[in-house]
Amino acid sequence: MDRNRSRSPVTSSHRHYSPSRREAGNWRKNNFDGEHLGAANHHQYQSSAAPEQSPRRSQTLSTRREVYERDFPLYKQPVEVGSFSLDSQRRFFNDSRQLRYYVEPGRNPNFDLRDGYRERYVRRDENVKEKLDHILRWILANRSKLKSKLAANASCPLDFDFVTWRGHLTKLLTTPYETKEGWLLAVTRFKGTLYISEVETEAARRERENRPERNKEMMYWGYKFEQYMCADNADGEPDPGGVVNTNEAFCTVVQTRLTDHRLLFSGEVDCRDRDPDAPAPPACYVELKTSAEICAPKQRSNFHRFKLLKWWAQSFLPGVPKVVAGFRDHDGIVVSVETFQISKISQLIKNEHNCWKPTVCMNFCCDFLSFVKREATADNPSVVYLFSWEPHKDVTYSVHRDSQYSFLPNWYIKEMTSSPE
Ligand code: 0WD
Ligand code: CA
Repeated sequence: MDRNRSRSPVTSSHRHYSPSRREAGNWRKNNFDGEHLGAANHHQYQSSAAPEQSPRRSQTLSTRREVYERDFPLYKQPVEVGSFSLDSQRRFFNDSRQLRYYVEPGRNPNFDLRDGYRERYVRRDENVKEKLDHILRWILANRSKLKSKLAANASCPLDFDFVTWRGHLTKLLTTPYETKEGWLLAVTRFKGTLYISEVETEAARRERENRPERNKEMMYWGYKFEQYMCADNADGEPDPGGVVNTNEAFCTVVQTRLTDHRLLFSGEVDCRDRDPDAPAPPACYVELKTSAEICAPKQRSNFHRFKLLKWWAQSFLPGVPKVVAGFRDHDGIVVSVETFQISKISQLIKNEHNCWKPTVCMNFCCDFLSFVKREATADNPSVVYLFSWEPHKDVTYSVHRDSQYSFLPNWYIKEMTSSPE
């Protein structure tokens, strides 16, 4: 049965959640350089319900930027609670065997990102949908150290409101500024915790299946850059002659809090500082990126408006402090390498007219999570609330029971239902 109760707008009014005001000790203070703090909270609340009724809440959520221009919400410094690795065959290991070490490049890198594309490239099978499986495996393997403080309470075994991939949260952060790609997020409430797992949209699937050859090759360039910049050991050297295998991954698992939302999420980390005295994870991690070299003012503006938004959102979430970018020419030759401190990005974009704002990203994410908490009430592993968004529209959702969207595997449900260890 796939009961699809569509929740399209039932009223033109929206109740916009307002998170608690910024609290003392907000991690953000140390991670932004002088971003404007003075904006007033914009609470919008209009009720279309009859006066004698309790105010009706909208079953949609606005993504308009203006709605989210208020004080930066509390975002606690993310703490690494563990990590895991996926090997060349995508097998899970509850350790950091795939962690690589950042090697500072020379003055004139001249890396050829096209090298090895035909002969030394093993690509992950994108038709295999892993959903949250690796994170769930990690949770089971680390259950004792995650044990809920709410006693040995079988009805609430995890101390988190949300479990998801970092990449899904990145999509939420950038939503108020996204004009091209929509998303679908499946949500299941199970023993009090909300699990969020992305569903590929039809448009994304079509795009993936019709990817032009040039784009396929350019996707390889990012991974090839990692190979030029990373060593397998702290005192090793990169091996540009090796195979690039995108099955391999090292993932950090962090916990943090966004206002009253306790989050547990995992994200893939490219490498770490090789200095043994470097700060503890996630502060020692480095994100690697490639981007087209900037030759004209218009290109610089686009880089600030679009690329830096995505780079900032992705690394800010897990507390990765820097991005090392390789700028490449049309032929895939890296012509320069530049480091961006995540905490300085909001300053860098200041002069860009009508640019994105970190506070809008974080407030939207926070309000979306409140919306999910409020609407996804059935605590049942076979029920999925499918949240859906298309650019220039509001977020809506539909409810599905025992459908193609169910994503919590039986081995996880069984293990979490059995008496606490
Ligand atoms: O099947 C999917 N569509 C997804 C797969 C969606 C989200 C995640 N994943 C998998 C990834 O394969 C990876 O193992 O989850 C893990 C990483 O999750 P994340 O860190 O939450 O994902 P995200 O922040 O979007 O991407 C981080 C990195 C990427 O680095 P860049 O610099 O390109 O942003 O993970 C890699 C990639 O290196 N990555 C992928 N690698 C292979 N296939 C994919 C993918 N579909 N997505 C991300
Ligand atoms: Ca990367």
